[in-house]
Amino acid sequence: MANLWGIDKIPFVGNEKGPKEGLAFHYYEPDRVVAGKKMKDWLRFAVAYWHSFCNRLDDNFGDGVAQRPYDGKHYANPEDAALAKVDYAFDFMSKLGAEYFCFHDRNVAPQGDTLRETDKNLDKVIDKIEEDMKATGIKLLWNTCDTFTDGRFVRGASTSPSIDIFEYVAGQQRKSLEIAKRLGAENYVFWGGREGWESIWNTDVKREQDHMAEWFRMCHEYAKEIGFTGQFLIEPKPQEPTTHQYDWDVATALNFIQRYGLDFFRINIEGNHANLAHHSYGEEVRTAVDAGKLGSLDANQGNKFVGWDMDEFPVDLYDTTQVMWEVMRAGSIGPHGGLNFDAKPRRTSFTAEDLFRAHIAGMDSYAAGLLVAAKMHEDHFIEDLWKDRYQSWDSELGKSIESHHETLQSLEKRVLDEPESELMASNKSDHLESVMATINNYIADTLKQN
Ligand code: XLS
Ligand code: NI
Ligand code: NI
Repeated sequence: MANLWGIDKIPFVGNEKGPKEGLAFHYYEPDRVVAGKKMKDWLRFAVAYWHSFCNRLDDNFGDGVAQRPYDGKHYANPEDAALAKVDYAFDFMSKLGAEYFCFHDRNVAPQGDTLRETDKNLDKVIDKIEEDMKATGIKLLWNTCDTFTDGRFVRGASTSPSIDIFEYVAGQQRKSLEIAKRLGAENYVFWGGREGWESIWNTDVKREQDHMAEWFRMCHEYAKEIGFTGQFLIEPKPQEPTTHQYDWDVATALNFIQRYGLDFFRINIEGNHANLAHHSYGEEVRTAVDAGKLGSLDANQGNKFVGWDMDEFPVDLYDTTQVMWEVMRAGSIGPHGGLNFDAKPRRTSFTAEDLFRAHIAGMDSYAAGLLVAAKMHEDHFIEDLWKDRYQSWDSELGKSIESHHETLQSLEKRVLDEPESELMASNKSDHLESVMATINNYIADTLKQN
């Protein structure tokens, strides 16, 4: 492929050249084996088409400032521009060494006057995407259906009070699943951006949720019909754009899945969404892993001081370490998941080169997190800490309780005459400050040695 970005393939330089080498990886060494698996296979990085190639870095108070190599080029029509952008996208991903990408139907092709026309536009771009996937070997981590940008979705899509919208979105969704099958998507994501309420006074929550569940059932039926076997994923987010989204966080989405018997779903967890729901990214991943429901990850981070979806590139090593520690505990990011950079550079990082730098920062931060997490697992640091913390449960009595052989009365009998003052116990895992300091040491020591 032509060198459209005028940038060479991003090399791994390690720390030999010091910490300041910009357009290079310091930790991400794709083929390096860590805990039995190549780094690239632990991390499975994906580029988000909408942020990386469509976002102009505008905000509520300012216009788009992004400088991209396709700017200022003159194409005969929007379809040609869309086709050209595909080549830029694949050149970018090849240079970066990201093996996966993700997209929404409406990011890649312009809308027509009817759904039929829109689908036709989409088909042309999908042909091109398929061609470039073959040429570069880059794969589709997931695609999704944009059922939130267009004005028709102001009141939601599958949860819209208008049946006309439900009907429309069925057509749009069918096409999107057909594309998933055609491009061999490894997963398929549902993010219910406008599935929620502005106020419960005007909203029949139960009826809307029933519709959403019915929707998911139809999607799964159709996938089975066409032989699409990609993993279905729900991506939780508590709010923005709506006041309250139905898939508030991982626990809420798990409850929804269970309540409606939609067991074919797993979860796609986004860092910033976790933060908006007052969780750390690691906490959300823990909830999904413990339920056997981790599907994939949208890698980004929020800003502590700002209460909305900032979609920052992830650079917080505590977060990346915690997330990768959970991933290693689970064995992988779900059966087919990856790390999708649902992130955009800050507005001051508007040059094309900055777009590479931002992705490099995110990839290196996750590679570093993987290395630290691998060292922690190798030492059984947290495993031993848990063992120590719950050791009293490894007793005969613990086994008896855990296997449902005790009652309130049987336990009461044992404690009635115990001196109350002896009941406060502590062990070293409760020295939380020292645990956190040890984690600091793990980060510092591991990265120094790499
Ligand atoms: C928005 C979401 C969105 C999904 C895909 O906040 O993160 O980008 O990942 O529709
Ligand atoms: Ni998001
Ligand atoms: Ni996302």
